[in-house]
Parts: sequence; structure tokens; C-alpha cells
Amino acid sequence: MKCDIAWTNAQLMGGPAGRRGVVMATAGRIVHAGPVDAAPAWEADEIHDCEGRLITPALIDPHTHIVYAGDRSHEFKLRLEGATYEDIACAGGGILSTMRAVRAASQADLVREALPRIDALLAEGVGTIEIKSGYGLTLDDELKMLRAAKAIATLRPVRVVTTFLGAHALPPEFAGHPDAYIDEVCRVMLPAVAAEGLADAADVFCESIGFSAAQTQRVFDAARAHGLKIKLHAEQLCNLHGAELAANAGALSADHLEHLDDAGIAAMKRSGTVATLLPGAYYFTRETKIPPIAALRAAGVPMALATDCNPGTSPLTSLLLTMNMAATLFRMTVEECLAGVTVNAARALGLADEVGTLEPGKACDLAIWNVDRPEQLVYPIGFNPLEARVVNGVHHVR
Ligand code: DI6
Ligand code: FE
Repeated sequence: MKCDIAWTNAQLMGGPAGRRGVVMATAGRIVHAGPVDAAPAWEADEIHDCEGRLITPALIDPHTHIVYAGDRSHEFKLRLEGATYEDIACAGGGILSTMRAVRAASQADLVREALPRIDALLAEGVGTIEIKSGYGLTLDDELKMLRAAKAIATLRPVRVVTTFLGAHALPPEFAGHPDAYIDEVCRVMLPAVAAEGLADAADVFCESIGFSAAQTQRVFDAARAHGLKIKLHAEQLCNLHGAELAANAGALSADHLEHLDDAGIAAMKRSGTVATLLPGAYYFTRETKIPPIAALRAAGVPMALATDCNPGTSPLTSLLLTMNMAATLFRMTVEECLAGVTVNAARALGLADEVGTLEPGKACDLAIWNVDRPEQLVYPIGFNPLEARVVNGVHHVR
């Protein structure tokens, strides 16, 4: 077999322990991944000797709000002095303070401010990032955010998946008229986003401080009419039965889920909806209710992990730390943590055929680590053992 590029002498995640593996790629796709002694006779134009290092699929961050302007360090300070997230939101801060900064920023400003955060993720082996809009809350400002997100994939070797989150918060122009804003989202914003091909999916912040279940359903109906997949912020602060609604609508994922109940778990199981857990937001908001991990595990609902990178509740740009938090705070196993940022994260984005495992036919997106065992990726806090990152079969030294 002749291929473009190969990585030899590696420990492959999920592969047989103690047997050295090889990954081969041609035209950016994996053509073989497995033990070297089981590989066909092969040659490659470019060969990287991994010297026993661990190869995993490149990591996938399936839930971020990483494109935004400014920060909310002043609110962090207020919270340390006793204010709650809800107090700050009700006083016109919170999401609306970032909305003002985003509206004042140009598309180029948004890209420039996001890039250092993107680079922090990439430095830890990330190959795919989902990015949501939701801080513009006008047609033009939402389009600007999504165009900025798309631009990132032209500036860095990374796959970007975009999600329209127009229904993130009620903008001041519609104060007191949430249904009129949902009309605007469904009749004006969503069609324009879809027409320009700017989003893969639509999402809603379904919470008592966000939008109701009925409003969420309207956005889902409009999204599907425009061919967009759907996802939901559900059960983060209270239980509006959003996960059940999302699952019944065929959502790819329901995200957060601290307040998820058994009916929600059963509905997610039936529909194959992924539970995307966000331990960074749990940590940063000092939430005390843990998502129902044991029940999700028992039901066989796939669990993904994401940073939820955003300026208000999760100013986090490390998927390695996210895995450590999932293990330490949520008691997820090493295998669950790694599946959470690879195969299940791919499912949460509808990309299960494209990325997330080391299988022939998939895009050759790899992370090569200076460790012997997978648990060494989850166990340290603030240490980065990445050696190299591969996206579409191109090797990028850290
Ligand atoms: N869930 C969150 O945790 C964030 N948005 C959301 O839908 C918070 C966003 C922010 O506070 O800026
Ligand atoms: Fe979020």
C-alpha cells in the first residue's frame, strides 16, 4: 500500500495494549489504523516515528461561545463580593453586557479577539470546534458573529462547526415581548442564516432566565424547516423539561443537564440524543447539583464533554482541564472522559462519520501525546503533554 503520510511506532487509543500501531493517510483521510504487525506492506512519502507515544483522535470541543468581544471580569469580581449570576443578568449585565461589546465590534475585531482562545484549544490537540452565535441578537450582528466563526477556519488548521443561537437572551429592543423576538428569530434571522449557509445547527437557551419550552419548540420547527440540525441548552439552572423536548424533536444533543430528570434521560435514550456535559460552567458558577451521570451511564446515553468557553459562566479554553473536572467533579471514568472529547463529541455535532475515531475513511485528525497511557491525559491539572496535532492528514508540530 502506498500512502501520503504515516505515523509509526505509536500506541493507538483503543488499540491492543502493548502492540505498536501505525496510522496511514492519503488525501487527508485515514486509510489504515491498527497494529503495525497487522498492516499490509506499505510505503509513505512522509513518515513520523512516534517513539511509542499515544495517538488519539484530535480532540473535539462540541459546545463553545468562543467568538465574543471584551470580557466579564468585572462581573466575576461582583460575584466574589456576593452577587449571583441571575442578579447580574437581571440588572442588565450578563449576556447583555457581552451583547453590547459584540455589537460594537467589527467582524475583524471578533476574529482577532477569538484567535488567542482558539490557539489555546489547538495547543492541546483540538481539531474540531463548535462555535455558537448568540451575543449579537440582531440579524446583522448574528450574521457578523457567524461569519467571524467561519473565518477562523481559514486562518487556522481547524474544523469549525457553527450553531445559530439567536434565542440566547432577549435583546433590549424586544424587552417585555419575548414572543415577538422569537418571531424575528424564526421568520427573519433563521432564514437569512440558512440562506447564507452560515450555520449547521440552531440552539436555544431554554431556561427561566432564557426562553420557554413553547418558544424553544417554535425555533426548532423553524430550524428544521430550513434544514438545520438542532441542539439545546437545557436544565442548567432549573428543569423546564427541555431535554425531553429536544430529544422528541430529534436533537443531536442536549447540553448542561444538571437538573435533568428520569423522563428526560429516557427520551434522550430513545432518540440517541447526546448528553453534552459542561463541567467548566458547573465549576465556575459554583453549581452544587451534579448532572445525573450514573443514570445517564446506566441508560447508555452517550456523554460528550465541552468547554462551553464563554465570558460569563465558563471562561475556559482547555479541554484537558475539562476532562480532569469531569473526572474529579462528576466522577466520570477515564474512558468516558476521552470518549467525551472524541467519539461522543463527534456524535453531538452530527460528525460521527467524519471524525472522532481512528478508523479508515474518516478525516485524518490526530493528537500525538508524550504519554504512555490515556489516564495521563486526564490526571494532571494544567499540564500539556501534546507533541503534535494532525488535521486532514497534515502534521502540525506543537
Ligand atoms: N449557557 C451558559 O452557560 C452561557 N450561555 C448559555 O446559554 C452563559 C453565557 C454568558 O453568560 O455570557
Ligand atoms: Fe453554552
